[in-house]
Amino acid sequence: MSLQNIVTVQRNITGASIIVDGIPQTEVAYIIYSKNGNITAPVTLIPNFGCNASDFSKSGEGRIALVNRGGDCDTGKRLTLATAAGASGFILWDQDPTIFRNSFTNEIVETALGRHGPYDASKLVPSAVLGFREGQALVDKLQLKSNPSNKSITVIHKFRPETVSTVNLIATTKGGNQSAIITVGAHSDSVHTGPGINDDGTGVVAQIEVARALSKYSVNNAIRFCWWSAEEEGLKGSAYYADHLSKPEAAKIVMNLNFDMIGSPNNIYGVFDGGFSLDTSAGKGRAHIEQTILGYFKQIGKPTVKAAVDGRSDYGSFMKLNIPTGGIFTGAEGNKTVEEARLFGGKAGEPYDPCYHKACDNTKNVNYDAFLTGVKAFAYTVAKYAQNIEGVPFPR
Ligand code: DTR
Ligand code: ZN
Ligand code: ZN
Repeated sequence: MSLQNIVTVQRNITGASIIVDGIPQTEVAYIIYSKNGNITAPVTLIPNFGCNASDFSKSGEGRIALVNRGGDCDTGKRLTLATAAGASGFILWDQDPTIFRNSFTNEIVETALGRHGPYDASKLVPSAVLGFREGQALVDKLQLKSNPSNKSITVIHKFRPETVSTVNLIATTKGGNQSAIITVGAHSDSVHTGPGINDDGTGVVAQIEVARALSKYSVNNAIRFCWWSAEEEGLKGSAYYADHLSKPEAAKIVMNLNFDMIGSPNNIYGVFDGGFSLDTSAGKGRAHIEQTILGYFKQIGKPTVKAAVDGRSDYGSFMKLNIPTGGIFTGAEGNKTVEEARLFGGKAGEPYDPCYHKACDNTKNVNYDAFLTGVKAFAYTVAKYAQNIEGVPFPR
């Protein structure tokens, strides 16, 4: 069974515009993660598709580089070369009629910086993409002697606020006691500055894999998989869910397991700290979950540290309902300590995830060993509580 709801959030979305001789162009797309900026400068058509540094030698400082998308190199590479050559802005003339559209705004979206990165467009000059027809008209003008476009072309890349509707995806096993539900969660959104592969593509994929594996078994207690939206906007998806649960529905939830960032490059294995307020049923439940996860790591001979339970992820929405929570976390923007480097290897004094909330949080940013261990710990924990919840105070 699956259930969806709609969570409305205000967020900044990105967009671009190009103005040629005072006329806003219509076939404009943005290069994702581009730097914000509003550049007015003359434009230079770059020869040979801009795949080599020498193509930019005549582009001139401070001008906007117009690059034909043909040839065989990444957009990210061309943007990097244009920036290095002193261009003030970058327009990709896209000859390819296959276009992407932003599903919320219907804007044309250029998503690809290329496969050979990592590129960080936010550190390069502001950029935009111009479609075939308008690009051709601009090139025709540039070939005229007295072309006005040599003086005034504007590229704007910006974030603008928008209200968008987002969806939590929630799927509960048909089998198992529907009055004793183990909820597990990961968030499907990312920050607008990056693709969010460690944060939280890892949790999203872990849940898919655990759900797939679980489909071969029967369960005594129901498992509810939740893919939360809008976590990065302030836990909005999970808060919506928690706020709209009736008292009887909330009473059916045994616990919440949270998986947010489980493949950090310079990882620790942080297990949510269950060790306080043992006089409450929520506290006892938390301690039980912590012991279960620690038991798994002990079995496989891997070290752990306590992860602070500071409510910085979706489990925070369940804590407010006094539902026991737990999970693992491999580290975000903080620096690994000397002691942690001794335990886990990796680099002391450097961030657990140097790409946290950045454009480089892509598939290359995942530590697949840590990720696999995290998925297995997750599977173990779900399997155990699917079988029995003995020792967890329930009903509360
Ligand atoms: N909420 C995460 C980052 C984060 C920070 N502390 C923790 C602890 C446990 C899980 C996640 C986190 C983010 O989405 O940015
Ligand atoms: Zn995040
Ligand atoms: Zn996250």
